Amino acid sequence: MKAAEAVSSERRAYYDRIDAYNMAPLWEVLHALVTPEPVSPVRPAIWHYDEIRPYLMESGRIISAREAVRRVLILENPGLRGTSQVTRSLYAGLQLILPGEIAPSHRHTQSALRFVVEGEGAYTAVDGERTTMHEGDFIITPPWTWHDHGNESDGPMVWLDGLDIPIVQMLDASFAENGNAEQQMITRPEGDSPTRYGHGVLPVDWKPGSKTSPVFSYPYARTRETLEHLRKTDAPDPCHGWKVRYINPATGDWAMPTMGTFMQLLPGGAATAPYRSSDATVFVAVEGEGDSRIGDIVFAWKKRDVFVVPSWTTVTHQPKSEAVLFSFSDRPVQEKLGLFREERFGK
Ligand code: 1HN
Repeated sequence: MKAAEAVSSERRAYYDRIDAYNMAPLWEVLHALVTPEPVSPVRPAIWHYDEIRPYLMESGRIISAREAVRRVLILENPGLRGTSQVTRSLYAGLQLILPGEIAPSHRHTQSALRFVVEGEGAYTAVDGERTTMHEGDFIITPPWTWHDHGNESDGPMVWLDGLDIPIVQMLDASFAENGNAEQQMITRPEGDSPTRYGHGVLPVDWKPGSKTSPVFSYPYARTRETLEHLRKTDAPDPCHGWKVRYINPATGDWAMPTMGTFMQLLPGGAATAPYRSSDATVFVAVEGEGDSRIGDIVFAWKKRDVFVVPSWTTVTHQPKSEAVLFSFSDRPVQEKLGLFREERFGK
């Protein structure tokens, strides 16, 4: 027997003996645990709304919102099948609520964002206040707040749910309970929190009661107005076009503690300069159409399509003409932990 093999079998036997004590040798796995750059099973992926919408509508014939509690088709990353994850830290799904339906009240420690994809006029109720949903609106359900949804409009309503489920799972910090009634009590008029907290003033002695923005609805019309204003007054960023982040107006911090949310207007014509960052990101096309090169793969997208850019994977966007993208990621977590990195190429 050669010396190297002898060492190897000696080590193997040693590993077997320490295994009985729930121990393992770091030196066999160190290189895989501590990589020079992110190494991720997350794959670039796209869901074309035209293709998946029929299946979503079919779910409406298969189960009621009441029975399902939440009638959602989970968007699972193809590299993470069976995990309910769209990236390693984020969950995403498309939720359907039909006219007359109610998704019953519950609460949980996971934070949720809703990004309205199709339809007008259904509502979500959060903490005693209803908000009516319109396409392109970004709406927050903070941790441990009662929430239920209803559709009193005459068409189907679809939104993208983004939750920090994998983060809460990793921390084993999931708590949840169902409400006593299907719908929570409404204690404040619609528009209360945007008017109270979102107009550049705050009630004088108000102190934040949570780490989430007190404004839980960010209507698309206002975000779009800001982007249009930036377009008229500023040169576009080479990597991002004109891009804004949603904030908690009481702190200037991200609107949600675990998920960063963004909206960007891409100028027509040229592709954006290549960019990569350590936060795997989920995009939703809101207006327009185009191509995005994610690593080596080019995805063609249009309004309502959802696509994923994995961590540290270079992306460029090439819209056919002006286009708008919503996106979300775990960037607030990475920033708070001192982990966030980004790299711009060329410009
Ligand atoms: C949830 O509460 C909602 O309230 C949607 O609409 C999706 C996925 C997992 C766990 C809770 C909602 C969810 C969820």
